[in-house]
Amino acid sequence: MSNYHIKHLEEYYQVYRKSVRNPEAFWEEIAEEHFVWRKRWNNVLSWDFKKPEVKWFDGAQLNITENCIDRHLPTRGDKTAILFEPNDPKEEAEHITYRQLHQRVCKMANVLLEKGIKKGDRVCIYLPMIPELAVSVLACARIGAIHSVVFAGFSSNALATRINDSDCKLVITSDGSYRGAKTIDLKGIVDKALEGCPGVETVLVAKRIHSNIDMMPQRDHWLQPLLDDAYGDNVAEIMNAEDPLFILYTSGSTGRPKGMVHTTAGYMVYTAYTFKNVFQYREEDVYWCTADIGWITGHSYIVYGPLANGATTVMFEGIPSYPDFGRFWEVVQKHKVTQFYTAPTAIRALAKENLDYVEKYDLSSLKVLGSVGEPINEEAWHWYNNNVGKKRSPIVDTWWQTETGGIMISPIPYVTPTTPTYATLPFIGIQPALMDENGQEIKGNQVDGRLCIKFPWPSMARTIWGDHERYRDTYFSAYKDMYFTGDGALRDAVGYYRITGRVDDVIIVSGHNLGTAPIEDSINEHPAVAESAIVGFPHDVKGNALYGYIILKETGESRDKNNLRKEINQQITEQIGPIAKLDKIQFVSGLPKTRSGKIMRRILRKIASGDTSNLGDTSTLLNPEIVQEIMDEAL
Ligand code: 7RM
Repeated sequence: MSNYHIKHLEEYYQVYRKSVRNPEAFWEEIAEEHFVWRKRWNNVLSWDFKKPEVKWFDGAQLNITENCIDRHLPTRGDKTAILFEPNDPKEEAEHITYRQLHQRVCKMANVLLEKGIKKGDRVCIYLPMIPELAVSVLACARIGAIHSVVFAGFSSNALATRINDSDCKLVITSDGSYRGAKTIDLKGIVDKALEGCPGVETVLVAKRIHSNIDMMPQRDHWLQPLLDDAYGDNVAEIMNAEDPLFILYTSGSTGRPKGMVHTTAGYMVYTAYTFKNVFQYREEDVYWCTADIGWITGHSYIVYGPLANGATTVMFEGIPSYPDFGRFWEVVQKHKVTQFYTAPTAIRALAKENLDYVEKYDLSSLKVLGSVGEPINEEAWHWYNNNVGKKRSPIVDTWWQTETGGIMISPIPYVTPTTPTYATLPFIGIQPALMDENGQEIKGNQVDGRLCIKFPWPSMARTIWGDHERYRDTYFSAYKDMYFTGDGALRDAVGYYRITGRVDDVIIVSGHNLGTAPIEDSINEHPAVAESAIVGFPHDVKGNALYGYIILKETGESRDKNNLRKEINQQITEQIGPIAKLDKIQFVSGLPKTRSGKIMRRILRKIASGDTSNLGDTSTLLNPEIVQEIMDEAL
């Protein structure tokens, strides 16, 4: 039996039991046998969920890039590490071998050092899905700088907030990006953001679309000439196990985005181990995750997890609909992709199109299909299973979060029998619990509750950058000695978990977490707006879409409503990004509020979803009469 690679259901249960009975011994063995360390740990785990403080492999020293790159050079130097598939199918794909990746990362690391970046400094990466993005991430890790990747779909405002929150000194970006038939002026967005970011000293600019952009003297530098001049080798910085590896921002239900901090050793061990098992990865495989590296899925399962296993990982710059809706399947055929990992929103969008787009291509290379980001509904599951997997490739519905760093609940393909809409069983080492509203654990099967995790796992986030108290309040205060996920779940008769969705004010739109508060803040800044409330409602492609109830100021009442709708969405686009735009905007004269002044979103959610048969208890409302008015005018 190999604890590292699980091949049968019985083995899963055995290894799971072992990992729960003696987590220290279990993870110590995994860490010892499958990674390279500069110094061994003194202590596998110490933890206290009250503080909260969690340390894995404390005392150990390592560099994650030696595990992801250097150690593969003797055996896999000529193997493709990153397979770059450009936006334009006519542009040739690029095969970057482990040896080439090593050189590119070393050069980039030396450029960063030369620009004065030291261990512990924060570097913001705002790049499209081009090789420089993965190389920049790894170069930061090489020198011990903390990377903060900001998804290149975020607006200048959102970018500035993130740069300032973690005091980034340097930004890596590009002259622009391709998105299907469009180009986006990334450098212009960066320039605008940096007007409000006094701490940024240097901007490195990769050339991608060859557009004519402004370069600010002293601050801005073209990247390529610096790389050309840089030395092609670099001695990796030796990091402590608990040194921060990266910050990645995620929306909260209130307030500013949270800079989740992930540390080095535990994150490496857990992402590598989950990658190996959840995708049943084998040496000759070509693995493709369609996420953007700007999200946690890209960090853990495009970059770190696959590379730690010496895998070939596809990096796709484009979108599923360009040049047509067959693009994903064309790429699968072309590169003989073996594992394909995407989001339900993409599956639903493709399922609406003609089946010819799928049937045209040879998908026989596929062995495993993955899903992540939101619950996968039954229809989408079957479409994926029938038309992409041809009922031969198991679907792994993987539940996890930015905060968890790695996959937490998921089938293991060819091991765990799957059931549509169920993420099935906890991964090795993960101890979930369902809790009731009084803080009691709900034991037994066929129950539902709030999903918590009882015991630390190696890749959990250690804090929120600059705000440990918020970390404790958000995740460790709802239930005693538990990590609270913010999700609801049910456990069926055989112990399978089904994630039912958020129980807080986070709305998942096309797999992206959006907090209601920042969107409402942005709307409320519009001069005609008095107050607003955002809720999600079911959408057949996005999963959820946003519905805004907006109270206008007197000055706004006389304005053209469609123009106002446009302006409000424009404002959201500028301040947060186009993903946060509202699908529906209803102007209302009031919002249903409790006596303590809280907006009763439950009611607004029901109205938005067209389900007004039972609005539940409205007796605690201050203004119950408003409900009928809102219902009468609902969109
Ligand atoms: C990996 C990622 C986290 C939230 C999470 C859930 C939802 C993610 C699934 C899912 C049902 C899934 N990180 N979620 N995966 N819900 N089934 N397989 O998405 O931080 O961006 O989002 O996403 O609500 O709490 S994330």
